[in-house]
Amino acid sequence: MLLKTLTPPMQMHVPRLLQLHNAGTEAEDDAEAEPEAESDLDPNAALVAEAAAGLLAQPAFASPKFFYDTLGSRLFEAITALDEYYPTRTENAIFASHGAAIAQAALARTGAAPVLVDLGAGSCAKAARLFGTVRPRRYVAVDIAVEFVTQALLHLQRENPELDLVGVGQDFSARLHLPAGVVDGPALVFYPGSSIGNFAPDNALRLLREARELAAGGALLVGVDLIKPRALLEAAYDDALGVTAAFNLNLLRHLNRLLAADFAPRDWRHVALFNAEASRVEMHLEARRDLQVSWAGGERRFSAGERIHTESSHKWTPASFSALLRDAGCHGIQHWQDERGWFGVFLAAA
Ligand code: AVJ
Repeated sequence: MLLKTLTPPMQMHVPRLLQLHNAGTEAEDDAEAEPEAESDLDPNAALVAEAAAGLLAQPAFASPKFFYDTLGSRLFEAITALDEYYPTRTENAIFASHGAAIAQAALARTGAAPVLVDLGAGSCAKAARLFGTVRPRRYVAVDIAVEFVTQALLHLQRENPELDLVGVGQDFSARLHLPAGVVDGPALVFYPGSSIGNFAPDNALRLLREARELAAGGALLVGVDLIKPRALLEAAYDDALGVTAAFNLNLLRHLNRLLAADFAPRDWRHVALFNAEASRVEMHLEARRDLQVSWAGGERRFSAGERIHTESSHKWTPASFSALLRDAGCHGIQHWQDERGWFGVFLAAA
C-alpha cells in the first residue's frame, strides 16, 4: 500500500502517502508528461475514458473533478478569497463563532481523540483549524490532487510534528473506500466547503452512506451551501475579476494534457447560471464559434453556442439536508449557520 516514501528531515513523523486507484490526474504541468491513453498500464486510463465519454455525450459534459490539476487547485484557492465567493468566508465565520461548540458536540459523538478524515482536503487548512479543539489521534487527508495535498501535508507535518498524518490519493466521486487500517476506530468525517454540492441528490446520498460507514460509529461534519437569491448565487460563480472563468477554462488545459486534446481555451466562454428547478448553480463552457476538437482516439464538432456542462453546485435548505442525512442512516442531527442563513455546518452521529 505504501507507494510513495519521503525522506524525512530528522525527528519528524513521516506522512504516509497511500496512492490509490486513479489518483494521478496530476501529470506535470509541462508537455513531457503526455498520458498514454487506452493503455492498461496507464493509471489514468479510467479517467481518460471517463473524460472522453463526457465529451462525446449529448449534451457534452465533464466532471468537476477535472478542474483540480495543480493550477486548478490554486485557482480554487484564489476563488475562496474573492468578494463574491461567500461560501468559504461564511463557513469560516461559522467555525470562528461556534467552533468550540461544534467540536464539543462532535467529540460527544465520536469519543475523545477520533481519527479525523478530511474529504477533498486540498490545502488541509480547514481541518488544521480543528486540530486544537478536536485533538485527533490521526489526520487522514483524502484528495484527488495528489501533488497538491502532498505539499500541504508536508507543510502540516512541520507544524504538527507529533501528529500521525496520512495522505490518500483517491477519486471518491464514484466510491469512498479507504484502505484497511487507516480508520481503526470512531472517526470524524469532515467534508467542508459544500463540496457535497457537486453531487446530485442521489449520489450525495450514496456518498453520505459511505461516509457514515467509514465513520465507524463516529460522526459526520459537513459544510453545505444554502439556497439564497439568484443574484448572489450567480455572482459567486461569475466574479468580476474572472477568476472563476479561468478556473472553468483551466479544465480544458487539463483535458488537453489528460487526453492529448487540442482545446483552445480562447474559443470558449465561461457561463454560470442558477437552475432553480434543480436547485443548483451550473457552470458551462460555451463555444464562441463553430469549431472542432480532437483528442487521442476521438473528435467532435461544436457549433457556436454549444456547451460543455462542467459543474453543478447543488444548494440545500436546512430541512432538505437534514432529511438527506437521515436517509443516509445518520441521527442526532445538529446544525449551525450564519445570521443571514447563507451556509450551514451539519453534524450527525454516524
Ligand atoms: C468546491 C464544489 C464547493 O461549488 O462552490 C467554486 C467549486 N466552482 N466556484 C463550489 C467552485 C466554482 C465549489 N466547491
